[in-house]
Amino acid sequence: MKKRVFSGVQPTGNLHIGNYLGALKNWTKVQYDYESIFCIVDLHAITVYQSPEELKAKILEIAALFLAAGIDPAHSTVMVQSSVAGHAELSWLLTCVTPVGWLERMTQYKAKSALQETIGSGLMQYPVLMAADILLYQAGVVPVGDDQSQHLELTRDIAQRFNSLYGETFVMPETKLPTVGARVMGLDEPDKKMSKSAPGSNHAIGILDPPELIKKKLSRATTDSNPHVDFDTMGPGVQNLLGIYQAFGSVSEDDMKAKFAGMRYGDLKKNVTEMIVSHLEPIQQRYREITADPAYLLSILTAGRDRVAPIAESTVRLTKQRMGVFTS
Ligand code: AQP
Repeated sequence: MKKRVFSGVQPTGNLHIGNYLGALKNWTKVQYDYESIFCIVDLHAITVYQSPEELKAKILEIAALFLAAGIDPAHSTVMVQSSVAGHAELSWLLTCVTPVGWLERMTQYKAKSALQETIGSGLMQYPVLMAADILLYQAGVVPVGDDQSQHLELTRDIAQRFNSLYGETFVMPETKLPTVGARVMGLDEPDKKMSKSAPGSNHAIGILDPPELIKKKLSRATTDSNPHVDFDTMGPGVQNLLGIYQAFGSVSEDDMKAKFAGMRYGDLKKNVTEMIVSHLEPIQQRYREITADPAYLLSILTAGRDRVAPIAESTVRLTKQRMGVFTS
């Protein structure tokens, strides 16, 4: 039997090339090797306040982007987290076996809670909900960007703790990072990962950004004081631009060196712009076609929910039985 893959994206902000290279592109590559489930994780999004109207629209936008990026709904499941009750239900059952200290150690929690005046308990429980998403489908493989590695480790810790307390129940998921593009950095601050919620207008390149805007953002990207590319002394900004080129083009290390060593930064940026635009333009075209037919999109999400709901129900039932809580 094929292993199962699960991964998700929050319907918040504008999806950027970090999300694409760290997650979506990898999904399209691995989808046929596994039984694949790709999820719009709206219950994660509400761990910080979202405008209800914007959230509703964002869910459909992200679903369309999954398909436009190359997720094949005839083979892979595309679904919305809140449409399957098991995510929230399993999350509570797993909360009861998760020590608070494990959650307080999460770097994403520390970073995000520092930005909030009042820290919602949902923000702290975020990694338990993520563990529930994965364990609910007994997923063996989780393709994510590097920023999610710590949450995946926690998922395995929670699964192990549950299995040792109540008996073998959950499949142990493995983290699958892309070989390049696992951590795309901000164009303006190359020491920070590219993030949807970062404030700067030159921080991230959106998957839906038009070519002119991509060109403008790249022309302003931080480099360093060298006049041209020097692979021995380059700073993180130049390294990031080269990494983006390499990840989009699937270019080898040797070919990168042969092409870019000694190149002036203006020409480097021109090459990176062309590479990004040539990849994003067809995705943007498909996105326009898909969003022109909202009924089609909704039918994919409904079919996705119906396909995976029985798996979720069976895991929740087993988990409840193991714990001794009531099952009818
Ligand atoms: N900079 C990145 N490089 C590579 N992969 C990344 N991912 C996110 N940023 C990068 C991967 O994208 C997937 C979906 O991410 P998410 O929407 O669930 O949440 P996130 O990781 O919190 O995304 P952002 O962009 O940083 O949003 P905010 O600013 O809201 O926190 C995941 O697989 C993630 O690894």
